[in-house]
Amino acid sequence: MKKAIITGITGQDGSYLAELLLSKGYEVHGIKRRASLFNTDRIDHLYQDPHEKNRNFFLHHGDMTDSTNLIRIIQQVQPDEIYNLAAQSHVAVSFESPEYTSDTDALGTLRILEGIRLLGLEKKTKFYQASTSELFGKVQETPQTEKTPFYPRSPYAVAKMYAYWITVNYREAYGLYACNGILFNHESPLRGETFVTRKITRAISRIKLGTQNCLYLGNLDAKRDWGHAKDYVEMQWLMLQQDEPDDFVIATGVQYSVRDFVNVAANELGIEIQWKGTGVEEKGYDAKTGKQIVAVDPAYFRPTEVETLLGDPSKAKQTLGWVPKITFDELISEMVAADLEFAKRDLLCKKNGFEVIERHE
Ligand code: NDP
Ligand code: GDR
Repeated sequence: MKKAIITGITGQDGSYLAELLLSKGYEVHGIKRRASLFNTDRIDHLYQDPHEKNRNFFLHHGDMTDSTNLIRIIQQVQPDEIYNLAAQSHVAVSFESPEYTSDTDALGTLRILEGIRLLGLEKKTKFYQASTSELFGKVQETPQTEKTPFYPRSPYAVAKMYAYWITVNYREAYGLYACNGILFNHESPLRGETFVTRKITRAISRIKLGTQNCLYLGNLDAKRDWGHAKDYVEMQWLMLQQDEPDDFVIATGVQYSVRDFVNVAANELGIEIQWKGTGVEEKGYDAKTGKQIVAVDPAYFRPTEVETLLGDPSKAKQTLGWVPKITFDELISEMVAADLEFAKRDLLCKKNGFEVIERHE
């Protein structure tokens, strides 16, 4: 039985990857940081009671900022594969907490790689690094490939650039099987509520049921290449099953704007949006009721923005035989359906006298 460690197991990708590895017969060890609440909603369906015999799913307390703890877990598990998904992953938040983001996302990656080396596991343990299309930042060519130069535009992206290169360096210096997956945005019903896609599907569902009045957004013109997280974790696994380690762009090759995303999500619920005004004055109205349901709030603008990203996944298609299966429309449909269920639950609470907070983050 192969053993894998997943850092960031409580996150969106951690959950889908754990499911995938368990379905392939792996023993999965997730690293979870201590929180004042359980914070295991995304992996509760995989939970196994510590008293059970023959378990294949384990959680360890750990933190990317704590080397000794990471090394101890690697030593104890002796993994065949490590998937380093843990990160302060929110670009806007990285402008508010740049030092913490660097410690976790950049040095955290080094700590794991050093752990593998110090424990003499260079020939046993394969390493996957969650690299990102944010590395391309202010894009130098379109579409972006593995050869496109990097131009990071946030503390998050700069930290991830260190992580990218330290992964390449340990591969070249110590012969580690270490890979970077340069993943473009990928979403799902498990996406964090403050990333733009989930913020939109959640808000539109609540607006439909009357538990929210307005969706406040930042840059409506930002363009992204959005895929489904379930598709993308399969590639993370595939990258560690090859003869030689390498780096791959993972994307759909199709691009939409934030405004497009809002339109498709609203259409899913039978809402047609009429857009009026430009820039910070742009507003979206429900064509049927005339009610304003979308507004621009400059608080969501970033000090330096990544305006456009579009990936070319040809290398992954050729080498890994990987193709994304879930389309943009199917992704949004699944996200809206899931958020509509949450909105129905909120409505029920509201009707029974419980407070339902309209959060804007
Ligand atoms: P999430 O934000 O959903 O999950 C991040 C995970 O990292 C959570 O489990 C979080 O724990 C954990 N984490 C954060 N800080 C620490 C820390 N100091 N120590 C230990 N664990 C920590 O991200 P995704 O699942 O969406 O993304 C996975 C990885 O892929 C990230 O590295 C991200 O930067 C990268 N990526 C994501 C893309 C995307 O579109 N989703 C695209 C390209 C790259 P907690 O639950 O406690 O917060
Ligand atoms: P991103 O994702 O920054 O690409 O990083 P996010 O969904 O946060 O933003 C995408 C684009 O939408 C614009 N935008 C808004 N974004 C948020 N969060 N909230 C808003 O209200 C809003 N309005 C407009 C943003 O300015 C941006 O242009 C994600 C993360 O998962 C990273 O960890 C990962 O590396 C990259 O994707 C690839």
